[in-house]
Amino acid sequence: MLPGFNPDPSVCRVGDDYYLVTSSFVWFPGIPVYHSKDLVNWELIGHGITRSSQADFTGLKDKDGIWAVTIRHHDGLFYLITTCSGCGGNFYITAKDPAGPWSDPVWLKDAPGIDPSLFWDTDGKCYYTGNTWDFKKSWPGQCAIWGQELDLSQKKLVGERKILTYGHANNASYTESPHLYKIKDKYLLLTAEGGTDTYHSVTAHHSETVMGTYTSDKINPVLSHRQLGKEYPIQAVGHADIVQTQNGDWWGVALGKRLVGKETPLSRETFLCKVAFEEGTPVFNPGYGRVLNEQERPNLSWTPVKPVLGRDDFEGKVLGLKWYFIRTPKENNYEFSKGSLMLKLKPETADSLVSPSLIIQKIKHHNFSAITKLNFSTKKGNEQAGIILYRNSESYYMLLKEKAGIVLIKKDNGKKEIVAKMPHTGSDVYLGVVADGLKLSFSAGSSENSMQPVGGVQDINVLSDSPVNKFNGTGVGMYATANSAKSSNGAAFDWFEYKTL
Ligand code: 6LW
Repeated sequence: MLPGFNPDPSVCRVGDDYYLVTSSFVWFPGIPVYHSKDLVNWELIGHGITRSSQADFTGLKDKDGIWAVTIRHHDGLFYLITTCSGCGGNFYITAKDPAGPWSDPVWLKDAPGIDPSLFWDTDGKCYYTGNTWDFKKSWPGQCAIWGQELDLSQKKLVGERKILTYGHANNASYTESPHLYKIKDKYLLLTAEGGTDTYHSVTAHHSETVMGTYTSDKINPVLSHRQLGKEYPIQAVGHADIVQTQNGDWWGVALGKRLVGKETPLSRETFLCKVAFEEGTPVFNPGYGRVLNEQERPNLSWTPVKPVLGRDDFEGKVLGLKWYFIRTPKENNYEFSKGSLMLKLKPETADSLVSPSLIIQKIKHHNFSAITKLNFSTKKGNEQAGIILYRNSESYYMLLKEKAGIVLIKKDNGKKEIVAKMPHTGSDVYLGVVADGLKLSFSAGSSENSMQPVGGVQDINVLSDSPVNKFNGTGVGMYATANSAKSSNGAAFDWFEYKTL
């Protein structure tokens, strides 16, 4: 439904409009906010974190930054509540318009753990739920879901803190991602269990009163693919949120990973499932009990969104919403100049934990091409600019123009190497990459029709999930660096085109 880097989805409805958010880690701006009328066609309308004064991702590890977010709407105000891992813990921000601007954070310093969520009871009280592992464990991986009233006028947690569940079984691990709902006067608590990989799942818990006692649903886990084996084409399904349509139907969103061979190159993506309630039990995709590759549509009027253009010609003065920096840029690292996007060469590199001159968009397809026309010349051996496929500071490919020609560089699980070089003269160059499932081919040339392969076929597993490639996803875009030196040089990208093949 939302392909590419879109983990930990949360959804809410306001009238006939649906809003969805996903995790963003150290990508900036943080917290993408999507809008839809039909739960199928989603448009990126803004971001929750757009200012360094809200949260600063400088120096953070790749897997830190913005973790799972919950979106809710109450009394005319939208709320995003999340964890800034390594950068301050749990906080919420608010906005009248979900496209932004969003407020400065309200930090909840005494809220331990991750995955905060908000729930308003019918008496108007607001409750925080979250996870914690900060207690003496009775089994490995044991986590707790806790709840407490949140006083929004005092902007702090008040009253007694209660443990709501440790999960549905006496060996439940990584119980997290709680969301509370009141349905027909009963409280439903959905959580994730098993960790965000093979054993991921969604479990349901029921109570007569908001702070418990919660009892495990009879069919738990209500959604998982762990029983389908490690070769099932959609893996790691879990971390769900549900929403009731204006027609009374229920739908759920959850994360999952699509396999290509044994790899999951697009990492965690968002999937949609039908939900039916049977005596209070949420049944995900009745008759299937799993996330499907093709899904019946919600009974909502089909509302396609404006297609996001494949080619950016950079004739305007504003970067489209789809473009991201890695970590919070400290200064403007680009400008629009004569119909090009000019990236300034900075000392920071793609290996840095400080924002480099790197602008990427999410890869959304298993088969795609990306190509750019670059004007760049240098007399210095340290200066480079070109195209990058970036998973994180430990894993990427880049095809760069440098003083003596073109170079293809790979960083695989922290090991950086030059894969191939190709001579090139002239300051204009076309640089491209084609992905065909697990295979990547890079090429370069003086015109679009004369591009020659650079290096042999490369393996996309460099960018796929692995012990160092966790949580976030992969992007493709433009990059320029002076490799630790200062520079006044710039790299002019005339256009950049991403398309599915
Ligand atoms: C997130 C947790 C999880 O906070 O992974 O899928 C963590 N589940 O709920 C990071 O995305």
